[in-house]
Amino acid sequence: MEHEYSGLLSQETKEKIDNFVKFHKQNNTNVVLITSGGTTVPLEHNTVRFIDNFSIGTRGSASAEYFIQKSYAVLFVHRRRSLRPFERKFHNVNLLKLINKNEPNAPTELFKVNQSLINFNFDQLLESHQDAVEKNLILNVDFITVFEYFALLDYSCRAISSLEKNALVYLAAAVSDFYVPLNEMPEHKIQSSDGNLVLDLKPVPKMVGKLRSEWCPKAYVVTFKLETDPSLLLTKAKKSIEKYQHNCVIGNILEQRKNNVLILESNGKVTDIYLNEEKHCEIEEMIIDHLCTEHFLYKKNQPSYG
Ligand code: PAZ
Repeated sequence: MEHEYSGLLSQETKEKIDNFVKFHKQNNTNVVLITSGGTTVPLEHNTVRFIDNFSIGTRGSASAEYFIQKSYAVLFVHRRRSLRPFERKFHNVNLLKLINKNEPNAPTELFKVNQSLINFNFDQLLESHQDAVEKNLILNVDFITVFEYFALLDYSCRAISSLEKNALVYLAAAVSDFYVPLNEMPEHKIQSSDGNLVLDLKPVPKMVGKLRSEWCPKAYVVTFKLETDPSLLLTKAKKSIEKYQHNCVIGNILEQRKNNVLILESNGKVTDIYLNEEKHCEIEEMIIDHLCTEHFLYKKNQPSYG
């Protein structure tokens, strides 16, 4: 049965997803569905105001690049205008400032600016991007609202289910926890002349259960758990894996998310991944290394996966 939000997806998007999956099914490629960036919660059908969150898609876009390095094809379901693989390092470049300086070597300076921010080889980046495009290893599709996110998640999961254990789902998006259901939303702009605005937000329905049991039951499924109170992290991660019976939860604390995560697997194993001065890489590289090994074992039907 189709999801109640499936009407929000265009035929063009559905076809792109279907063709991408079909191509990789024929080639027996591992495919990872990555969700990335934050969903919005509109307050009106004709939306003037909406609720947003902090996520800009660093985790998802960086992870996509490392999955591609491991020869996975990436279906990148992301918030429109959030960070995207291969482009993410140029997001904050102030091009105008460089051009206004009348700088004859603007492009060179541009790359220097970034190289000082993050250590990377520009030629290598271009080459990796070109290679990924030539091999059809990346498909970008975007959402803005939590409803569009649901529709894309549902459709994409059902599409990759045909790949069975070659499919990996990596849910890094920061999905709204509270929303105004479509049937409770006013059609037009809320009027400030009406006085105080009191919002009655409902909990967003959780999708992981359906994803696991109906949409793509054979895929290796990784969810993220974000907390601000470190004492809650492991307990909540354990509860989530007990409830949904998926393969892995990655726990992160808001402030430390770029240098420390806890990976909890369904067999109870906990791996603490952290960066220190000796490790000259991004944390996503270590996460993806770990997950690709686990996915490989899962595909081989190692006993711990039943
Ligand atoms: O997008 P970003 O890199 O700024 O943040 C990543 C993150 C913290 C949103 C992600 O690692 C995460 O935990 N996602 C799930 C959030 C949740 O519990 O809904």
